[in-house]
Amino acid sequence: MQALIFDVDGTLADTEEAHRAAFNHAFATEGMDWHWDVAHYTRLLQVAGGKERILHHWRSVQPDLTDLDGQGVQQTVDRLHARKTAAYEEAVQDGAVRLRPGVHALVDAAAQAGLRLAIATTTTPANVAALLRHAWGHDWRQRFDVIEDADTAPRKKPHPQVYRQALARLGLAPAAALAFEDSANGLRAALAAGLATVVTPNAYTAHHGFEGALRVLPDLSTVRLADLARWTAPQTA
Ligand code: XBP
Ligand code: MG
Repeated sequence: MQALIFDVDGTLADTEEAHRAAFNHAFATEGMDWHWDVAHYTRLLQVAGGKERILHHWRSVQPDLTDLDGQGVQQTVDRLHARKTAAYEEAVQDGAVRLRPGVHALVDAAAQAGLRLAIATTTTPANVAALLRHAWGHDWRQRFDVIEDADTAPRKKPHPQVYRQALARLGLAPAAALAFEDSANGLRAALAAGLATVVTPNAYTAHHGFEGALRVLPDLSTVRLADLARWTAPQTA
């Protein structure tokens, strides 16, 4: 095992409540009469990607939404999402989100042991930077060799693009890396890229199916590097 590849939202940190509040803030300030409560957002999280999620909701509340030729709808989706991202970044910078238990220690232990660290997320680079800067300080970028995000990998989970690109940039075969996820979409994306995957569900994803996961754990607080090496070691006959 030469690298650990981390999903961001729900895995590194329980961010979805802050995302949900930012979406609702954007809708209110842009005059859309939408409000996503926890139950609705839990369902909407089946759609990876904030822009895709807004469009999915808009189509569900306004089925005759047809002028997808780009201008009206896409422009509005982009504007809503930009407003949401700004609100989310501000919330993270103000400390609204903390890393999940065990994450900081495991990432630092992996770096100390010479493993390479990567990010594979469907969120925006601005959101990744806000969270990682808050957690690892201004030189957070030194900690992670490779970052694949919504900009570099536009095809969202469960499509494996973000993981395939992370492996390509690491120059590693899937067997040399381990993925960490929180959701069924994320697990499917990692498995499709050939990656063994440790899943740490959260309140938004506890009801998902995690068939094929290497381990499903409440969090990473009890996980040591030696455990990961043991779990991924080739099975002796
Ligand atoms: C989870 C997502 C993201 C976030 C919202 O990403 O699907 O869409 O919910 O962030 P991850 P954006 O792959 O890290 O679990 O609005 O920037 O998409
Ligand atoms: Mg996630």
